[in-house]
Amino acid sequence: MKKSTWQDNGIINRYRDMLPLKASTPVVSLGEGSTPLVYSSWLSKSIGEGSEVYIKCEGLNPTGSFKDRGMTVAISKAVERHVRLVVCASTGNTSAAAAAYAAHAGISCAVLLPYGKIATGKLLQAFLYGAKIISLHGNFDDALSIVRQLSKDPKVEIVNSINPLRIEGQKTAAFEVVDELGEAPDFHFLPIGNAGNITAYWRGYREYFTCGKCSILPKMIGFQALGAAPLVFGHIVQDPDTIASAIRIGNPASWRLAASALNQSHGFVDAVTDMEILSAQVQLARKEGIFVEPASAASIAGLLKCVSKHSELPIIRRLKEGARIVCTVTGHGLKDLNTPAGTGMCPIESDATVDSVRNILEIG
Ligand code: AN7
Repeated sequence: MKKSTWQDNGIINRYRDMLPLKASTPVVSLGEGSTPLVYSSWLSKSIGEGSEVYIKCEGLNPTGSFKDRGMTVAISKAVERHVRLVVCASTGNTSAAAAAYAAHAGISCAVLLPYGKIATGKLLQAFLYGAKIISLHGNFDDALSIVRQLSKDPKVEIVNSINPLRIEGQKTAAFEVVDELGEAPDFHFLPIGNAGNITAYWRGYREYFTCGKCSILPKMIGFQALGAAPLVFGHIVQDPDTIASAIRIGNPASWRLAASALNQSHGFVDAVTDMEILSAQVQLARKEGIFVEPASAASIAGLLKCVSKHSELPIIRRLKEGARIVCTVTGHGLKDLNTPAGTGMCPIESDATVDSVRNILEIG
């Protein structure tokens, strides 16, 4: 008899035949994947007659972001190879996922984080999961460059998305979308930072297309923050800056792969301002009850920007004419409690009497 069954819901057991794992590879899972695909009547109406917009809520993964999909595969393989130490550079979410899965596997984890630029919740996660936290006097790109140099040492396993197993695990999100909708969407919107996730989704859709599980492929539409938009400008950004700290990346590791996903799918990449990101974050919470971190709101901000500012482009006209659209929101809102959207928070104080509360509610 198995010791437990709950972890059987993870992406490895769900999609093992599509992943590069042996039958004997041990499974290190926290029950990731199978995240909600929520129909948004607000966004569907904003787009146009007959269009359907769905939100893939990746913040509902065990550590609160999509990174868990790749991490279950990377850490499972690390355990198979008897690796004792995993290392990553991170803007926060990768470090939380690496630390959690390493803890679950009983191996050590070290994370390199840009000093002072990590959302509190993510830092706390890495700390509580027991990772060695190295706070680097540099940005994410500096941290990744150091990690690349460490990767030559056979005693350590790098679990950034330069490790191909991460992309393999993350592609399962595309499988889930197709399994649920019965077809691939016409458009898929998502935020871009290090550019691994857009690469992973595109691979997932293509693999499902090849096996006949879907008969169309979506156009991939990526959004970067304006202050950290190397793919949009076509050059490295030396000092990337944005309120969306998760995507504060000036030299994405998967740049080439993401560019080919954008080209092959006939999609495009564009940038949104911090104001647009924060506005989308608040609207998504108020209109749909979905609370995401700022970086995640870039996909929603991007969709809203397409409709309001690019509506004459043929690709956007197509989007408004009864298209099926999926937006991935990548991380949970509770990770980043210092977002400016919260500064207007002002609870109404009341005496502890029913009359006082009635008064406030204006129900006499
Ligand atoms: C919430 O954690 O790069 O384009 O080190 O945390 O695949 O990098 C995070 C990236 C989007 C961008 N949304 O995805 C890290 C890290 C959230 C993220 C992205 C990240 P990629």
